[in-house]
Amino acid sequence: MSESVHRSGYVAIVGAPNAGKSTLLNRLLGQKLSIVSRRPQTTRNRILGIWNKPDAQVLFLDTPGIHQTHKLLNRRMVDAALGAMRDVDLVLFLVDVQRHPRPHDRDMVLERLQASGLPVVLVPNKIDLIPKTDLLPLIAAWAGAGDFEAVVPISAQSGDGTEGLMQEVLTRMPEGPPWFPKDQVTDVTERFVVSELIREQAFRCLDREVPYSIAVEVEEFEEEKDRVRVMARIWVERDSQKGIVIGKKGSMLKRIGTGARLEITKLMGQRTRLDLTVGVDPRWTTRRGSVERLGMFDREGQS
Ligand SMILES: Nc1nc2c(ncn2[C@@H]2O[C@H](COP(=O)(O)OP(=O)(O)OP(=O)(O)O)[C@@H](O)[C@H]2O)c(=O)[nH]1
Ligand SMILES: [Mg+2]
Repeated sequence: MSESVHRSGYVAIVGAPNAGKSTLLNRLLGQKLSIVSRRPQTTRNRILGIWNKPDAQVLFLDTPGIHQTHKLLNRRMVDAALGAMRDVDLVLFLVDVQRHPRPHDRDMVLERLQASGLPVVLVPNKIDLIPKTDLLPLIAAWAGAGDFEAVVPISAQSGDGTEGLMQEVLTRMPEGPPWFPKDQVTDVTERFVVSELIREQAFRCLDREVPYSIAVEVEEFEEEKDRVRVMARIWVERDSQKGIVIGKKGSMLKRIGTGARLEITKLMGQRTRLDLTVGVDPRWTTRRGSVERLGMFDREGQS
């Protein structure tokens, strides 16, 4: 009997805010685990996505965009991203190919990556947005900015290049056992994903600084016989923001709720009843306990 080799390993997806990291995670897994918006700083936590095949298990970590910041919530987001780079077998360094590499980028992400000594695959993303003739010099500029194991241009949105990327990842995974059951796709709870799907709609529907003042707390999450019942509170930092989130005669809250209900229904495969309320907590993004309760969850040591 021939013995087949099983490969397994951790792969961190890192990069600046808005590079398309969460879009890539969802694309690779073929399902929506991590929320996406056109605004930077959407992802606040490290999100594990488990890619399973009979002979391999790849543990992808989607991370918050690495950026310069002083605010406690944002500091914790960046810490989560940098922490995800510890003990991984490979890093996918995602860049928005529309942006030319600048010294600023070197400071924030690339220099840390190079100092880590980890193998890094450069992944120029959003190639669908650039004419082919402009693409090559941009990719070359990024490729010349650091030491990379490979360079794999992709469109996370259309899927162009992502199969080739998966092959590059697989060949770099060490031999090892599966670390999670083969039918598991993540380590976050459905309750957490539900709170994120509501926050995603808030990011999509609201303007300016309001999305960044928002946290979502699921207060009740019950799977009944033929439906899911969710009660959640959207937290903001100011009374004026509460007015904006509710909108004229409740129109904004209704819009957020309708979008979120559709997404939750897709996730759970069941009808959803969603009740949303809005609360004000002026210090939730700056006070440690609230940041931990509403913005981040501490999973150190769990991966
Ligand atoms: N055209 C195009 N848009 C993309 C592509 N990948 C991502 N996007 C868009 O870019 C925006 C940001 O995508 P996200 O996946 O949220 O980016 P992120 O890197 O996770 O961002 P943060 O969580 O804020 O760090 C969204 O509007 C995506 O739809 C791509 O390949 N092509
Ligand atoms: Mg993200």
